[in-house]
Amino acid sequence: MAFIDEIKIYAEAGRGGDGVVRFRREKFVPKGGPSGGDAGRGGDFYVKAVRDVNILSRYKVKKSFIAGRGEDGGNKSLHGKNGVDFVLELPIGSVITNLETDQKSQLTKEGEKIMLLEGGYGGYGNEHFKSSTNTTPYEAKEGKEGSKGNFKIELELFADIGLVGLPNAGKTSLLNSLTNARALVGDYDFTTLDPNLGDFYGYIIADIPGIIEGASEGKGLGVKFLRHIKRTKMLAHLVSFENANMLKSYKEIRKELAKYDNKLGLDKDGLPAQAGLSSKQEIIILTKTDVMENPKIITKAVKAFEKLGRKVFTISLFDDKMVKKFKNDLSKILKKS
Ligand SMILES: Nc1nc2c(ncn2[C@@H]2O[C@H](COP(=O)(O)OP(=O)(O)OP(=O)(O)O)[C@@H](O)[C@H]2O)c(=O)[nH]1
Ligand SMILES: [Mg+2]
Repeated sequence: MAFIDEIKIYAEAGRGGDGVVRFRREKFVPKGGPSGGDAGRGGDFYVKAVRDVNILSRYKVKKSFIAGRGEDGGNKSLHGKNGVDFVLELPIGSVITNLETDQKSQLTKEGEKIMLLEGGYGGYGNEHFKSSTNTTPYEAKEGKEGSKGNFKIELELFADIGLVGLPNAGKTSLLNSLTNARALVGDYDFTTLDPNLGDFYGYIIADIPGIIEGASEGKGLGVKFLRHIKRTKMLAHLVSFENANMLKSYKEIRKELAKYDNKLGLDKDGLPAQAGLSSKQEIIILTKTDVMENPKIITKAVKAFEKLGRKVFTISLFDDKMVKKFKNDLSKILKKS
């Protein structure tokens, strides 16, 4: 099943019930006064954050949601019941945009609930209109429609580490070896078409599709997936020893990250609208050391990358010792971050 990270829905809060016109007709109340009860309110429409990144796929078929209608008022001053609220469960990190008003909200914590649409008021029953001058009112009010709207829901994953790099750098392979993930790996570019997630001792690692030069202009799979690492605390940038010029490959990706940041724009104070990808903490992982026969070249590459002021690691997934050491180092870094 494909990973879904963007959907559109139509939602409606409940309509309020109608107030009613009734008069008391009881044995010992000879002059029965008005007794039409008020109606119930329509149910509100909420979204609620759950820890399930795949839940959006549920809303691929059913895209329209309506909260419960308020109950009409009743005889004997009976107040109608309020309509049942509708609560739409969305993954943590969902950004919800009202397509009519452009108002945005985001679910950031598990269990967080946001009201998007308010139910309509219930109408008053005729008892409500009783006064000294009008003891037998025939007036009652209809319920109000609930508010309604079309919404776009986009998912931004909240991971602890985002893996970035050129296609074939070994991102998915690394994710699989560090975590419980069993994602598809291939010796060709763009094996990963949708983000993969894995759990590393309680930290979430996000593997996204490879980025290439020009991604910010839509080349390759473009930068659509970069929004998934916008919320991650840290980036792990993978560069494979198979690249003829590793530093150049690294810089290409950094350039695309910066371009993506620029596209996010500046706020009214001229500051980046949100902390960009390029300003995130980054570690560098030089992958596939096993393809190099000369260890000196590896040492040289590490030194060159260290000049960038980042922590640099080397790894070959064929070397269990290296993998074990890297796991240790990574968990220390994550605990500190
Ligand atoms: N020799 C060697 N090959 C590796 C190593 N790690 C991964 N590979 C191979 O590199 C190829 C690409 O691996 P992936 O994990 O799919 O690479 P990716 O970065 O996720 O690629 P995209 O999803 O296309 O962006 C696969 O054939 C892997 O088996 C390694 O440590 N050494
Ligand atoms: Mg991959």
